[in-house]
Amino acid sequence: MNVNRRVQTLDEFTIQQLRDFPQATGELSHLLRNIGLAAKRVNVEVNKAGLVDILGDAGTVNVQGEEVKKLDVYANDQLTRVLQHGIACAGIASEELDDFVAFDDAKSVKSKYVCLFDPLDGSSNIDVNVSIGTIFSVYRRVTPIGTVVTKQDFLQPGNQQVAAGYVVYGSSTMLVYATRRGVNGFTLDPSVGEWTLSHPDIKCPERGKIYSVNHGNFFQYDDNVRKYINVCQNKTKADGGPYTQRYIGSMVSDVHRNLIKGGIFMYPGTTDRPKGKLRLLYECNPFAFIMTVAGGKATNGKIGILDIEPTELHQRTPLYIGSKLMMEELETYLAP
Ligand code: P6P
Repeated sequence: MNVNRRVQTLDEFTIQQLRDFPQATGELSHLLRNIGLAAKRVNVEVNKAGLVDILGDAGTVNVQGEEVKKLDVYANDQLTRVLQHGIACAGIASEELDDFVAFDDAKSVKSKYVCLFDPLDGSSNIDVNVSIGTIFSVYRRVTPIGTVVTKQDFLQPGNQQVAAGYVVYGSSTMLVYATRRGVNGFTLDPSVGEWTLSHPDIKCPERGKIYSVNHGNFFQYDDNVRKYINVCQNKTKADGGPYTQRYIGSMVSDVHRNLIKGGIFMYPGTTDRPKGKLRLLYECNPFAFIMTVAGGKATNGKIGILDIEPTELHQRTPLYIGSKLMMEELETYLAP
């Protein structure tokens, strides 16, 4: 192993970004580092999740006499706490909370960002050791600095995001985030507890051979969606195939794999759920921002995900996201 290998940590990377953009105030970098800190704490508990019997199930008291929380509640608390005690975030909205939380202390009301997150997506997979993730989205607030944030600060279209990212707690733990300047991936080095730049300037391949969809819902999809899925199943070498179907059932893992290798992920509307299952503000918008910056595309089947004007915090949307050329082929099937 090259002991002199020079890896940049998340702190060094965000400080370098500051040096490159002197007009930046450093608040966004501070917010991203806060999320990185919360994710490291969540990672510790996620890695122990298989030891629930020792740690005690949620609602019990563990050997240290501490109340054991469900992991997604724990993750929500960690993210909320670091952001509330920081200097950059004026409020949060979370998949775990019915309404947004305004940080109304004297310091937080002067912060210029709000953050929305799904603290632990796919948590139903924890007890079978399938990768899960944290997804987050950052906006500049639209209400005046110095006032308490309102719902208006959270109901912004995805094209107003200033940053978005996710953490995938998998075979290794990665933090991937995008600003308009690019998408960068950091792998947690547990030996020193640092996020280290392992995937600089991520670009999604224009084409891939992976399509991801829950085939169990096949007969609930629109005809056009079924037609496209059949096209994926019949691709040959001559037309860029054959494709392989990969579906983990954990959005962060499925979309992360397709971002890196190229591919398309679909969660269409169904007859049971015409709006689909995935949430616009803290699942689809962050991934749509990341994928777009990386050169891919994301739509609800009619318009770009980032152009949807939100009306509710927890609204759902169908999602089609992935490699540019694969998305363009899909759109020819979805066009009205
Ligand atoms: P289905 C996990 O519960 C989740 O919210 C996403 O992470 C994942 O992509 C989706 O649901 C899987 O849903 O209906 O295919 O099991």
